[in-house]
Amino acid sequence: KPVFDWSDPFRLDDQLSDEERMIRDAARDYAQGRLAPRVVAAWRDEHTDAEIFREMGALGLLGVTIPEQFGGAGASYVSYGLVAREVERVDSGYRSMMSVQSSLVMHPIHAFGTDAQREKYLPGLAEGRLIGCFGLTEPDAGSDPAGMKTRAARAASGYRLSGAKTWISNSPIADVFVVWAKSDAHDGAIRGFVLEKGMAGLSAPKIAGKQSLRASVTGEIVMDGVEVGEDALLPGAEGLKGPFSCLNRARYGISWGVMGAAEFCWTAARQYGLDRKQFGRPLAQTQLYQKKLADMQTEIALGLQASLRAGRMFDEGALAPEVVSLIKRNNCGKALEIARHARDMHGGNGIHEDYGVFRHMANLETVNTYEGAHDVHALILGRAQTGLQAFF
Ligand code: TGC
Ligand code: FAD
Repeated sequence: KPVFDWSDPFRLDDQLSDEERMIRDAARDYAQGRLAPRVVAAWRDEHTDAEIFREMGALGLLGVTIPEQFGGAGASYVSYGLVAREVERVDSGYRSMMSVQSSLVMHPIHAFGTDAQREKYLPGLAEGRLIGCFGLTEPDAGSDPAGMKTRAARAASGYRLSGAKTWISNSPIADVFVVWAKSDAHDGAIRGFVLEKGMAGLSAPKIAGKQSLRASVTGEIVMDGVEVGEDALLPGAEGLKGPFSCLNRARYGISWGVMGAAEFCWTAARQYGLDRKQFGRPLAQTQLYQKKLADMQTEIALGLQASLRAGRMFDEGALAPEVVSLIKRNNCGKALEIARHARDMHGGNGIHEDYGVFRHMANLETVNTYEGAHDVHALILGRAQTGLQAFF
């Protein structure tokens, strides 16, 4: 009879191209060889090593889907997802650094920017010489970004931006800030602007004390009358569909990434159950323990297949945003549940940093919330199938 591979029931590996496998293996080698050895101290000390951007850039892991002409790898969305899975197998914060740079900074500059903006920013962002951030969320506008207060007023030679963004990944160490504001010059429409570190009136204080995603720095973006020229405007995006089309890409990547974190937790729980004996036998020889392992295996296998299918649809230009909501919501929720079970299955050891499962669990609380909270994606899917708007 056909052989069952417990770690890859649907033979995901067989469904990848040679190039996809090569990119996946490069990301895995880097993540396990360079990221895994430093994550425990980084998370404990709430330290973000900016050098990681340059390391990822050197390996072509930033802007995987961006054309080679601009420094990207020109590879498939499936490849991008595979990179996210390998990086997040180590830590969601490291995947966050990679996906903000790729989907939320390089993508809008490539898709909505001028040739001059592409040439100015993309090669440096691809190399990790420049670090980017994406400012949409505000203190009073999280799930409802349409309620943003940040304004771009007309100034003599361009625009004057005023407002504050909060909970922004990478902002305290960023060189390039993609920010979204309501523009007086465009009848109040939401427009994207590219700001640079050092501009007068621009600051990005760090938010300290996070109990989650501690290896990835998060901050505010404060714009106190930042004056920019016309060349800072991203001309190709108007309205919320601009930032949302960036989010489609990042949310898709997250659906793969969280499966990597879940795989870490599942395989750690399996090994722990094989090694640890109570009542004279391995924990893994009990029915409850095996049921939990079976649930983890099932959800991960199904979640990865769904992400792979979505990736193929993305590469064919056929991926509807609602499908992204479905996989982002499902895979984040399932990964968080798996991490919580894995923590429990490790007993007391499960709370110690040496085992990693608590860190993943704490990280996944953020990932379940950012890029559209779990329940917000339920409302997107509910609206799509009933035609009824339940947000307000
Ligand atoms: P709604 O009326 O639904 O849409 C407004 C316009 O946008 C279009 N649109 C989309 N376009 C492309 N992709 C999508 N996914 C789109 N969703 C909507 C839509 O067609 C419409 O276009 P038009 O031409 O008619 O104007 O807008 P709404 O205000 O009712 O939206 C409601 C809701 C809940 C869907 C939306 O606001 C939402 O998704 N909220 C969640 C906010 C969110 O995800 N924030 C993320 C911030 S960034 C972040 O978290 C980064 S973390 C990164 C990391 O560290 O990894
Ligand atoms: P709220 O919108 O206040 O939601 C709180 C709760 O209410 C949630 O459970 C939500 O599901 C629920 N809720 C909201 N509306 C409804 C409704 N209509 N019906 C039912 N329930 C509802 N943002 C960026 O722009 N860029 C970034 O780089 C970025 N990085 C982040 C990094 C971290 C570590 C974190 C924690 C957040 C980051 N965010 C970023 C912000 C993130 O996108 C928001 O936190 C998220 O969109 C939720 O917004 P909120 O925190 O204001 O919560």
